[in-house]
Amino acid sequence: MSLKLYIGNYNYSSWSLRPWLILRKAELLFETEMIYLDVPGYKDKLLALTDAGTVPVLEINGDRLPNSFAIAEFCAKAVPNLWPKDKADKAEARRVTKLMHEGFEHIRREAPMNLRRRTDTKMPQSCLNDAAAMVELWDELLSRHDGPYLFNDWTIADAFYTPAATRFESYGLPRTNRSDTYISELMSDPDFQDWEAKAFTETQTMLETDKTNL
Ligand SMILES: N[C@@H](CCC(=O)N[C@@H](CS)C(=O)NCC(=O)O)C(=O)O
Repeated sequence: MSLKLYIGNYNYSSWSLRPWLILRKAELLFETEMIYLDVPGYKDKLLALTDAGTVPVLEINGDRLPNSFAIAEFCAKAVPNLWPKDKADKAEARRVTKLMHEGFEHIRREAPMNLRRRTDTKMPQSCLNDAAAMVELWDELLSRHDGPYLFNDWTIADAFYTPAATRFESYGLPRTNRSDTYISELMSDPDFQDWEAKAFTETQTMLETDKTNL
């Protein structure tokens, strides 16, 4: 099987980071191709890939699949241990992954992933509310499954929350001790660190994202 993952900027593209981590954990061999976002002509390049006009896109033997959740499901079919083994846990892992995929809109909008960023700016209350709800969700799952990951072993759910964990670091969002340990676990993951190192050497910037909440 030949796989190529089209991604956006390492520093900013939270949606690209998720399937990239999953493909790494699945030990599936894949190439990557970067499409820098917010540069002249970038949208045409995205639309030439798929009608979605977004990254990530996974090319599978020449066919192109957009959407991070769909790509995660494709990987899980190829490598079953990416979801928890237990049926009830698997259903819950899919639910909380969907929640990250579709919900927490304030934290996504007001605290965009920006791996190079560290600020102590006061964040809007709506963003703090989302952060508190996320911490509550993490704490409940971590205590029930006895960590270090949400369902004990690493799963797709942890891939989906990794970019969120980076936002807690970038924007100094409040968290409990248990969630702080979880954030450190995700951010010290060798695959994440490999991605982060590329973000730190990347020179392309997205000025609007860098300006958010300055
Ligand atoms: N729901 C989509 C969201 C993908 C998305 O919005 N990706 C951003 C980059 S992180 C994008 O391609 N934006 C295109 C644009 O800004 O025009 C997914 O899960 O893949």
